[in-house]
Amino acid sequence: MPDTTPPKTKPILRALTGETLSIPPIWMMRQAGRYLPEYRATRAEAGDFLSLCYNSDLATEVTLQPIRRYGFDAAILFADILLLPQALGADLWFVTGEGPRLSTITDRAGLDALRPVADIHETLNPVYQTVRNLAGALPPEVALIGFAGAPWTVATYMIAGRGTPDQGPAHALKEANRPVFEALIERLTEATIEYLSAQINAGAEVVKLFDSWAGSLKGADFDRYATEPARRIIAALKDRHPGIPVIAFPREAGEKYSGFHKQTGADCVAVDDSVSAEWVAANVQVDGCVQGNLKSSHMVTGGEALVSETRRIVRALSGGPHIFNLGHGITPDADPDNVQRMIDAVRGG
Ligand code: 1CP
Repeated sequence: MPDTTPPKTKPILRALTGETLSIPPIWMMRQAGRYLPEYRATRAEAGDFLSLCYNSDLATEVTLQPIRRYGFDAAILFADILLLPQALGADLWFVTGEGPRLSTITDRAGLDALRPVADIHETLNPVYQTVRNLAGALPPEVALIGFAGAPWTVATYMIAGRGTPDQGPAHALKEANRPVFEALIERLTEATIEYLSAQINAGAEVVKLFDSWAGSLKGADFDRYATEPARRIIAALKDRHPGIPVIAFPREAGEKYSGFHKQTGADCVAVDDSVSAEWVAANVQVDGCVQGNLKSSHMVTGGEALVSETRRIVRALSGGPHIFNLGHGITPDADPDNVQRMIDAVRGG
């Protein structure tokens, strides 16, 4: 059969298919967020964070704000990794100034009370509508990224009922009741495949799997609960949607970043700022595209260090496919002008 897929011209899609570009494409984790006055205004209009996520028009608006202001190479769907547990039946709310709260899963009964995977779309339809809106609204050179949390990271919130510094409750359940823990990872793996697949059907051109707490899984646990679910999710997506690239972000994986492309089938491995760009070039980029890894604190402090660090990362990763990004999300205290300085340093050399 002749290849009828159109040539990939969006810079991010070119990097994701292994092309080394002279200027790396750039976007930023949490680019639609509280550091932007226009985001704060739209969030106030929505009333609260979850209402913003489920209001397709306003979620579309906040996704577009950083594209208008900065001209990033990608837009990331505005939503949250915790919408999936909510769609599976968990209670979810956000405490202002503190963060998310969920009903907890501590035993088999809690797991059995979850809704079937096939029912998630009922809750998540507004998210797919946001994706459809964005697919029709973005400038032609800007790629649309959909996302989900990886099973382990989402499980840590479902087990503890909140964010935890060391993911203690999730590790405790894993040790105390491995069958229930593994059944939860399994349920989340299946649900994540359906969720990301629906985002792709709605128009997402790339998907990213956020495993923010992968670094607290050690040894065989990392392989079982970070690598293996990512591998299964990516294989299922590749099967259903050939040609849609996947970015995996096993945050703080350290030396386990090395080999993660091959082990999971990810087209791109995103790295945090605890590994040096030089190490990443030698140990991760050898297997494919990488994304990262400027310290997000530079968006607060700015100055000459921001420019020199940005240039150092661009230089260190210039020998292979690279998407410039921060090592983690931009924080609410960041200065919007520093974001422009970073972009200028990436694009202007
Ligand atoms: O008040 C506000 O406006 C809430 C702040 C906020 C925002 C802007 C939250 C609450 N979520 C989001 C949006 C969000 N979350 C996006 C949108 C796209 C973008 O990047 O612009 C994405 C991709 C996420 C993903 C997400 N949510 C992750 C994975 C990435 C990461 O940062 O490690 C995680 C762990 C969450 C959970 C979450 N949601 C919100 C908060 C404050 C947290 C962290 C809670 C904690 O552990 O304490």
